[in-house]
Amino acid sequence: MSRRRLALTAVVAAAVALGGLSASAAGGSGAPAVRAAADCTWKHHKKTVTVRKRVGKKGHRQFRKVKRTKRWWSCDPVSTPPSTTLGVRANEWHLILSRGSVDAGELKVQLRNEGEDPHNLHLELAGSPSYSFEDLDPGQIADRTLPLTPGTWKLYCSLAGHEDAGMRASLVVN
Ligand SMILES: [Cu+2]
Repeated sequence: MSRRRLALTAVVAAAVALGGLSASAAGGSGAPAVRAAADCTWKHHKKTVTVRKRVGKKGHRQFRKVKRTKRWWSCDPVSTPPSTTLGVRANEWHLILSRGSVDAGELKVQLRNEGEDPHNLHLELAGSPSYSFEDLDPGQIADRTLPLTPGTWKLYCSLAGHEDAGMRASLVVN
């Protein structure tokens, strides 16, 4: 066996050993055993590729096209859209929020009076400026963009007796 032949054999042997290792580490069909600490979702990819395989003896080299299936995993970051809108429905006697928590910053708040009496909306958090919507007649809708700071905001209707009747809610701003 020539020196070159020997070296080639060693490379092939190493490749086989590596292949065996990675196959057992992948554990067949499941996601890779070693997961990244970051928030991401594992996705399996499969692609059919054409590779050129060398056939024939030296001096009579030929290439044959062979289809191979390439498989790999990728970890795609989980993207959560920011919560920058809030719908508030007012009726007798509730304030119904479209979501219980939002992200801090500019928040588009839409107040809808779905009741039969006038209603308004006040937003308060200790140590922060308060915001308010004017009285809306039944069926009216009003929009405001408010810079809300983190904390648990108190939302209520300030018309006499309305808050005590149930027109209040909490909004967590993260
Ligand atoms: Cu009210």
